[in-house]
Amino acid sequence: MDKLIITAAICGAEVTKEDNPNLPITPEEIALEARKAEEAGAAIIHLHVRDEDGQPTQSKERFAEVIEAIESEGVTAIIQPSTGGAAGMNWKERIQPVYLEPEMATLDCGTTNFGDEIFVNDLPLMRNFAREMRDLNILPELECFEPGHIYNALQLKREGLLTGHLHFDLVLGVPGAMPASIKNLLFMVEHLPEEATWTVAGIGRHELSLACHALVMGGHIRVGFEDNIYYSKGRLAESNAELVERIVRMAREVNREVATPAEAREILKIK
Ligand code: KMH
Ligand code: ZN
Repeated sequence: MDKLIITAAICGAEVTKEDNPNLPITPEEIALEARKAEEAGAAIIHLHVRDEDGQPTQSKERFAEVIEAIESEGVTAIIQPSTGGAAGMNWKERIQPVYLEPEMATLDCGTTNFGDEIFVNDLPLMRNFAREMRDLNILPELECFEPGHIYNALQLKREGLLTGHLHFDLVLGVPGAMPASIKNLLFMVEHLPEEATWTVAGIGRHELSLACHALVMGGHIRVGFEDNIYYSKGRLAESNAELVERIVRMAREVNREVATPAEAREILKIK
């Protein structure tokens, strides 16, 4: 079994300080949170950024500023900007961080309900994002919110738009999309190609139970405020690092080693 790659989704696009006052928003707060998450055991930082008013933005300049702040904190984790942004953003806004040529970026693999909204990822959009990432040597993290999305990703592979390692992020429990359950996680994993690696991101209270299962199934784990703001029922998490630390303790208990950023790059075949 591969060492465990922990992704920290530290900010997200939808969560607010009203939801959890510990949410990092400014470049300085995000950078500090990224460093603490890495120190706790995260090998990937899944990154959204906010503008001066705390609103989600996909501005290339803002991503550059935040990434620079993260790097000046000494973070060596893989920085994985979002190309999903927030529901309702158009593709031109969303794709911007790709042109900073990060090692990795998300590629959302299909349209889905997203609460009251629709998160649009049609095949032409996906092809465009995948082509740019292929040409810039960026490893896409294939975000799948339901089983059909896995097949959209495989279609991109058949079309020659995904040429590297296949790494999926199975996001379960978004309201309106595939519910978070162990049965659904198993179902999704059974449909992945054998050579693929996968991470699970359980939304809300499902984050922990799905993480427990991924741990023993050989999958990887995403935690963080983007997906879940609580440490336990009724108790807000103090930081993203607190959520990462718990996963590290659980991994130790089941003898699964945690990957360093360098080891994560090897597992994901990032050149
Ligand atoms: N904020 C969601 C609508 C991604 O990062 O690629 C989309 C999202 C996915 O967070
Ligand atoms: Zn995201």
